[in-house]
Amino acid sequence: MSSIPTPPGSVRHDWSLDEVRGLFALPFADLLFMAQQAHRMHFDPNRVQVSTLLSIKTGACPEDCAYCPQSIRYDTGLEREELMAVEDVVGRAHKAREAGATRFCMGAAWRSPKDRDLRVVTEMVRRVRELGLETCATLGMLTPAQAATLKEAGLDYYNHNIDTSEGHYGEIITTRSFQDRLDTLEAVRNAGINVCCGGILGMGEQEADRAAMLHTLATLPEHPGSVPINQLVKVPGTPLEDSAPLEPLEFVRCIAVARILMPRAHVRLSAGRTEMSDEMQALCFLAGANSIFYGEKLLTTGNPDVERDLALFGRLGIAAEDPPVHASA
Ligand code: SAM
Ligand code: DTB
Ligand code: SF4
Repeated sequence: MSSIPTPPGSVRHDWSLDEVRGLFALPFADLLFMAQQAHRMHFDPNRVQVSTLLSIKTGACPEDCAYCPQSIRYDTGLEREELMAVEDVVGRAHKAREAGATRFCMGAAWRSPKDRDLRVVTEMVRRVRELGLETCATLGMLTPAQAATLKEAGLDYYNHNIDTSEGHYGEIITTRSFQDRLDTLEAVRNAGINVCCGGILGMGEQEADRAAMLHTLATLPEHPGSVPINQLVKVPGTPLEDSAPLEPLEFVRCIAVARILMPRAHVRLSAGRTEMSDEMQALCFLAGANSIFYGEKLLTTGNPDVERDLALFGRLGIAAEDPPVHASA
C-alpha cells in the first residue's frame, strides 16, 4: 500500500511537503486505514471531546477576513454587541456544562484585545474554570505579555488559526500577515498555554494549499493540542458567499491527513457540520476526528442542535470524553 515508511502514529515534526502530498494521493481506503492506526495508538476511537463556543464580543471587527460575517467591511446584517458581562458569560458556561460540554471557548471579534478588555476576559477565564470546565479563548493577535496574563488567569487553550496555506493567505486576508499569525502562536506557546490552531477548507484553495496548511501546522515546534478543521460557512454578504463547494471526500481526506501528521492532537470537526449528513460526519470520525463544537450556535452562525448530536453519538456508539483532571476547580 503506502510508499511512506513512517509507522502510523509516530510523532514527527520533520514532515516534508512531498510526504504530506503523498498522503493526499493515497487511495481513500489506505489513507483511512493509516489514520485509524494512528488514531487508535493515541486515543480511544469511540470518545469525542466536546467544546461549546460563545461569542463574547460580536461584530464590527476592523479586519478583512473574507470568510467572516463579523468584519465591519461586509454587510452581513449582523448586529454588533459589546463585550458581555462576566456574570452572563458564567451563566452560559454553566448551561454548556449542564448540556455535557467539557471545554468552553470564548471568542471576540477583535484584531487584538485592548488591555482593559483583557482584564475583563481574565475574570471570565477564572470564573469559567471554577466551574470545572477547560477554558479556551480566541481574541485575535496577542503580545507575549498578554499571553502571559491569560496564562496567569488559568487559560487552558488559545485558538488562533492560520486559516489556509501561506500561498493562498493573501487572497483571504490583507490586514494581517501569515507571519503575524505565527508570531501569536509563538507567544501563546511560550506562555505555556495549549495551542488550538487549524484552518478553513472550501475557500477556493487547491489541494496543494490544503497540504501546505497541514504541513505548516505539523512542522510547528510543537503540534497544536487541538486542530480545528472548519468547512467554510458561506455567509451572505461576505466575499466568499459564492465559493465553490468542497468535494466532501476531500474534506474527509484532510481530517485523515491531519490525524496522521499530528497523531496526539484533538482534530476537531468544526464549522460546517450543519450542512453535513450524519454519514459524512461518521466518515470524519472514522478518519480520526475526535472533537466537535457542541450547542446550537458556533459564534454567529448555526450548529447542529444538541438532540441531533446526541442521537448521532448514540448511533455510532460514541461517548463524550471526560474533562481532564487538571480542569477542575
Ligand atoms: N477575531 C479573532 C481571530 O480572528 O483570531 C477570533 C475569532 S475568529 C471568528 C476565529 C476563527 O473562526 C477564524 O480564524 C476562522 O478560522 C473561523 N471562522 C470565522 N468565520 C468562519 C466561517 N464563515 N466559516 C468557517 N470558519 C470561520
Ligand atoms: C474555529 O476554528 N472555529 C470556530 C472557533 N475556532 C472560534 C469559529 C467558527 C465560526 C463560524 C462562523 C460563525 O459562527 O461566526
Ligand atoms: Fe475579525 Fe476574527 Fe472575523 Fe477576522 S476572523 S474579521 S479577525 S472576527
